[in-house]
Parts: sequence; C-alpha cells; structure tokens
Amino acid sequence: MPPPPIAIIDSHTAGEPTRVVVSGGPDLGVGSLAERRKRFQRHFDHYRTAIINEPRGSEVLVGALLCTPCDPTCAAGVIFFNNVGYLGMCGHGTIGVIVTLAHLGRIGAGIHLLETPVGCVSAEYDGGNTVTVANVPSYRHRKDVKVRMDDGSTITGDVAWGGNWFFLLDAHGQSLDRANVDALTHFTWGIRRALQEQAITGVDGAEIDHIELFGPPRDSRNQGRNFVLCPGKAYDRSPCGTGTSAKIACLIADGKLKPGATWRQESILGSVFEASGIVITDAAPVDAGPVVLPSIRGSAHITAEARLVLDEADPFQWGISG
Ligand code: PYC
Repeated sequence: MPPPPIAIIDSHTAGEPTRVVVSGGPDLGVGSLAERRKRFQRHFDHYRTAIINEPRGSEVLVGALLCTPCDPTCAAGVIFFNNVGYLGMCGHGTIGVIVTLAHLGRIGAGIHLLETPVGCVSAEYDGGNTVTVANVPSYRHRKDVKVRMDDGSTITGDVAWGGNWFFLLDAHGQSLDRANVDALTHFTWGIRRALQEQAITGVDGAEIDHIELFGPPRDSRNQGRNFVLCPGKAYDRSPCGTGTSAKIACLIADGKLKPGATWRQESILGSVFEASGIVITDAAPVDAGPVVLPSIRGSAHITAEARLVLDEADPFQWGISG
C-alpha cells in the first residue's frame, strides 16, 4: 500500500512560507513534543525531506506538523522542521499555524495555546490575518563575543536565545539590501562556520545555527532592519520571530529598549514584526542580561491547499536529500 497523501496548507508570514501538515504525516505516538520530535528525527526523517525538499518544496519552506497536544488546554501541538532538520520554535511559523487553524475553522478570534518541543506559546488571533505571539522566555547568553573570520578579520556579536540560538551583530560593514543577498549569505555562512570551528555555542554546547545582522531601517516608522540566515542556508524573508525575540532580549539587557515599549523590526524584504518584551523577574538570572518574555505581532496569508502524493514508483518519492 503506498503511503496516503499528505494534506498540507501553505501560507506566508511577512513573506516567509510555512507548510502546515494537516493529515497524512508520520504517526509519532504519544509522549512530550520533545520526545515526539526525537522520534520524528530518528524514524521518520524521510517525511521531512518529502514535505520540505525539492521536488515538492524548497529550502525556503518551514514545515509544521500538527500533533495532538499533551496539555488539553492547547489548541494544537506543533513540531517545526526545515530542509536540514528540526527547529525548537518558529515565530513566523506560529503565526502561520494560527492563521491556518482559523482557516480550517478549528479556532476563532481570541487567545490560543500551542505546545512546542521547547514549551507552550500563547498566541492572540485577531480573527483576520494578524497574530500576536507570546514567545518562550528569551535571554542573552554572552555579550561582545569576538569571532575570528577566515580572512583574518574579527567580528563582535552577542549570543542569545529566542526559541532558537542566534549570533547577533550590528558592526558588520554589509549593506542590508535585497540585491546583496548572495554576499550576505556568504558572509553569514562564514560566521556560522567560524562559530563551529571556535566552539562558540549556546548553553550546554548547543549549536548556534541562526546568524542575524542588524542595520538602520529603510522605513522611518521602524526601529531596525535585519538579515537572518537560517540553519539550511536560506535567508528568512520575514523579520524572524525567534530572531526578533533574541534581539528584544539584547536591547532590554543593554537598556536600549524599555520593557513594554514597541520595537518595529523590518526584514530584508521590508516586511515588519512589531515586538516588545517584559522582564520575568522570577526567572533564573543570566550573566549577560535578564530573561524576557517577548511578544511578536505579524500577519500571515494562506497561499495554497494541496495534497502531496508519495508515489512509490517515483525515484524522489521521499524528496531530494543531501
Ligand atoms: O520566525 O522564528 C522564526 C523563524 C525561524 C526560522 C525561520 N523563521
């Protein structure tokens, strides 16, 4: 029997696509979302490559597998994945999932919880296209970290957590322009490699797999512009929800943003997330800054409803890997 087709709904959040798997995905059994994500990775990784990779997808896509949550107060459980592996959390993806659940008639306007492998996130849906995500607690882990680059230069940036690990830097000498994406990708990929070679990591040796450059906004209504390199070498078309959360934690740590004040983060496309953060006073103290609870507001639009066919006669039934 060939595997049943996979029902998907595609959307984009501020330009960055999300592919929600509604049915026909792998049966991951029961257990926490972190345990089920491990099972997905160990035993069903071919589903990830079939859903995300060519010929059905591309490196730009982020997948979101809907799961039954352990916590019955959650509207859904979700495991995010991409062309090279699995994500802890995904801000733009959460906005996409909420708009998709509304499109399916599963939720209406209001506050909803989603269970992820790194904790529960709450999202307020406005009944149209806009969602405000209360992301996982975020913090700066290390400030002013020096990294030697291949060409002999040294760059300085911060290591921060916003649901994924980020290396963030302002002083990079690059033009944050869409026409310059190839050079930006080359530069940030070099930083990623240098971080690995110099064993610069997040907490407990966690790999820093997102690199985020900052610069002045093009639109004077915004406070900053970014370029974010994702783990699979694609750049984020949106301002990156987890990256903006990491940035908010750094800004608050440096006294550059007051808790509760709004920061409008512009992407390399010019699309915007509105963000803010509050300090969680009872969270464990971190050397390089306080733990903050970020809130990210953005809009998503449905782009397709489809069924992915896994034809056993297709040499690329499970996608093109490697
Ligand atoms: O919005 O958090 C995000 C995200 C992570 C990777 C791509 N988008």
